[in-house]
Amino acid sequence: MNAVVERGKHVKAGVDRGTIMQSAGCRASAKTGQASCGSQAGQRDLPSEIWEKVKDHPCYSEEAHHHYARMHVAVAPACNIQCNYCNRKYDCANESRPGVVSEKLTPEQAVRKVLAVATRIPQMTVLGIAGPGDPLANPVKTFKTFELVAKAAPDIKLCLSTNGLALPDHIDTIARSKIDHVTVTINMVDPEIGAKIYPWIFFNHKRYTGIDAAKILTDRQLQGLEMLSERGILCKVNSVMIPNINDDHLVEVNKAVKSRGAFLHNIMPLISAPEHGTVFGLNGQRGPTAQELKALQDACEGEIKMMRHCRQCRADAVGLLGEDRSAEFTTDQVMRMDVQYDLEMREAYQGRVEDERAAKVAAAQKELAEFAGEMSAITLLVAVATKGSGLINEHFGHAKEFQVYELSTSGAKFVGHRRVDVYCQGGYGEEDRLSAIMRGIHDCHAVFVSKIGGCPKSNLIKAGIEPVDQYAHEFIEKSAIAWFKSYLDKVKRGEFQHVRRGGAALPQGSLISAA
Ligand code: CLF
Ligand code: SF4
Repeated sequence: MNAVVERGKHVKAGVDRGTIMQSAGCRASAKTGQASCGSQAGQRDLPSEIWEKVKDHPCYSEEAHHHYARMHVAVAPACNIQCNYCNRKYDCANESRPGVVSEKLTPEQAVRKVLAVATRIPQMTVLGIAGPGDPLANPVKTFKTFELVAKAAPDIKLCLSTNGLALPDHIDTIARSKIDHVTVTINMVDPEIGAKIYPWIFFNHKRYTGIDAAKILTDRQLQGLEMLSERGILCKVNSVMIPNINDDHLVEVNKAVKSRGAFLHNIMPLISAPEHGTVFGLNGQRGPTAQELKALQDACEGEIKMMRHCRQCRADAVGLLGEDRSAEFTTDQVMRMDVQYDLEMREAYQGRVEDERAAKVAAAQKELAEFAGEMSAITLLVAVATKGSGLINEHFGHAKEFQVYELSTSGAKFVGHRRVDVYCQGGYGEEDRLSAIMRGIHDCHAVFVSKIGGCPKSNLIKAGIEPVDQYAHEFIEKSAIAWFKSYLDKVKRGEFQHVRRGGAALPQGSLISAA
């Protein structure tokens, strides 16, 4: 942590230091209570031109998401298809959790907002347009916004997310606009399955329904994906996992998108609740459990990287994945802000981030080197409370989510996150919330925190989850590997037997963040 705090000292006044400052003490009452995208090490093995594109993109690189932020601007309200998991009153569920966008923006308002965020959050490296409708159903506003941002803030990467229906019509414009990253949401390659997900599409001035609609959609999506790959534009495919509709089928989708050059596949859980007013929400269609999601992601893990750190963010999200700072950047606030886009300051800040990342990777590798030659069949999960920078720097009682790592003698691999309601209520802990948190991380052997109160500590121990605070403010992966080494030593010495833990019981929506 010291290096991190040191870095914070050099940051200009007015610039966000949220992720690099030590937090205040816990007020919870003891009485009451080579990284690859989507996985770990290996990213630096990528061809240099690909590495340059992903190294600071928080969605395309799991490692980067601890350090770099993205923002979305809601300039695209219309959509050209209907998904059964979307309600027009809500954000695009392809890229956002359901919830209204606070404000829709014009391209001019959007560029002002981008500059304001770039000034305050120098680790914001990516601008995405992801709704609230489909960006390519609003091509004029979408491309105008990208054009303005490219001129005003040339260091910011441009990112687009689409349902793919209109994609083949816009490939040349995308390439000309220097949009390096495109996400296509592909939920099926079989129109019969598609008909259960999409009631209609609007294409070439005509409405299509059922299997006809799904056939056109899948053809256009796959064609668009191929065209992007041919032009060297990095493509991510998002798929929404809908149990009993497309869950098994997503293995086929994985193969189809891999063969058409997709770089990364992000299988996300369906978010479905009656109050969203969606077809799936109203007919009781459930989302997958954490275990079902992980099993499918594991089954698809192959040559194409699987993204496991998606937070299904809002179409106006701002900040690190897993946090939402959009409320700090309303149009009114942005208009009042002193906006000074300072490329030099941003580069200097990001240079310090890179130093910290290098130190983190080196520390994990050093720790892992001690495992050299050691083999064990034991793998287990641990939960980590963090607010960014790859550090164990969050109190148990303040955590809004726990990141989950799978530990083995190969190292520590990020495999997901669990959103929770904050336990500490400013002076006391909420017992129901503690129970929910423990159910949510029930499949983990330990929880790493910077600090924890006596009550949650003893409850966790009773539940067989070891609270670990000895690595406070240290790097996550290095610490997890060190802890795992000592765990294996204890097993070897016969101090206890390793037992597999049962699945976590997750309430609907807990796989996603509050962002
Ligand atoms: Fe936005 Fe999407 Fe670009 Fe990222 S989000 S347009 S690729 S900058 Fe990221 Fe958010 Fe998941 Fe999307 S975590 S919902 S994958
Ligand atoms: Fe909703 Fe996005 Fe589907 Fe359009 S593409 S219906 S905005 S989820």
